[in-house]
Amino acid sequence: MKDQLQAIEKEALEQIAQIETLKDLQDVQVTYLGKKGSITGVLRGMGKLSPEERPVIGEMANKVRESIQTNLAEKKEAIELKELEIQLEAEKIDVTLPGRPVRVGGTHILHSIIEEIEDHFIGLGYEVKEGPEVETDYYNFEALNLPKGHPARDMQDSFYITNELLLRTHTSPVQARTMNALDGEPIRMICPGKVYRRDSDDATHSHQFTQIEGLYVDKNVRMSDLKGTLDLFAKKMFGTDREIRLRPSFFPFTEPSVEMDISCKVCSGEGCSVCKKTGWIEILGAGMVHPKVLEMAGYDPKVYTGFAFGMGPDRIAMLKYGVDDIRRFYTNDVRFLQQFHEA
Ligand code: FA5
Repeated sequence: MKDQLQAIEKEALEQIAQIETLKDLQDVQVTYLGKKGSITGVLRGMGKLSPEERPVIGEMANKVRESIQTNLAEKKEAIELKELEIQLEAEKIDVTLPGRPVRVGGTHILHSIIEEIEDHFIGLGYEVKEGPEVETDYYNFEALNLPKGHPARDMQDSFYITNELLLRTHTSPVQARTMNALDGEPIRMICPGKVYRRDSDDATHSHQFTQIEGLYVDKNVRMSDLKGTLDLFAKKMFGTDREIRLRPSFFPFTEPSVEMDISCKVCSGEGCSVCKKTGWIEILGAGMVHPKVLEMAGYDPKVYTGFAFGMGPDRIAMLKYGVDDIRRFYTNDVRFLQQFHEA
């Protein structure tokens, strides 16, 4: 039996030395140490031994078992270490490789222009207000002295949702909304936002564009205050060397009414498709708030006067940066939009 045990140990250790996978290790373990394994087989036969031989063979069998167990454990550790090394090698990352650049977006140029205009007017003590883009017929027209059937409604054809609801055609309804909410108190506010018209798209017209409304109501507000405010704004936006002109105009909600033009930067006043060969581009409408509009909003026109203006930031951006077509702001060509972030 001694010889048998020695042979088992020799054979087992030789096999363990050749094992390369955990699966083979498991098989060898079962072959020698399992319930039906070689060592167990030897121990079972111990009953046939004499009482003197039994402890000697028992001790030897235990030593052989321990030896096999130790060798298996060492082999297991070695295989696991090797597998870990292979895995680490396969999953190796080069931390010194340069990263993939993340494309960073930026503020749309129209948004930047609106913020610049807001900053200017906030500096003059104006508050920034907001109003709904889906507007009622009352605020978009009636509260601005444009009753149903008024011919001036044709100047601003809209997209209607119902007979009484439409996409606002200008930011002027926010004038009426602000006056109604403030109930007779002095006002100095601007309101930027999107507006919509059934205009045919061309180089200077878009069916969706932006406007900034301005409203100043107090005692003793005069036309000269409006002129000074617009003049200061034009100088701030376009520089002192660009010419401006005010033309008499008509809006049912202001009296008198004006329109302000800026000399065309694209052609330096010579005439091009942007200025329709006139050398000028209209950027805003303005005037003294009509007494009827004040009255409808609860202000006594004998005590209060005011001026209002509505400007088009799209056209202002075109003039400031020499953009030849308003549609470029809305067609999302990244090459066009990116240039405003490179400076
Ligand atoms: C109005 O919308 C008036 N609500 C402005 C106003 C406010 C007058 C307060 C008096 C008092 P108008 O339709 O002219 O006015 O438009 C004002 C500005 O919006 C224009 O000067 C122009 O810069 C811009 N604009 C008008 N239509 C378009 C369009 N289709 N595409 C791009 N910009 C436009």
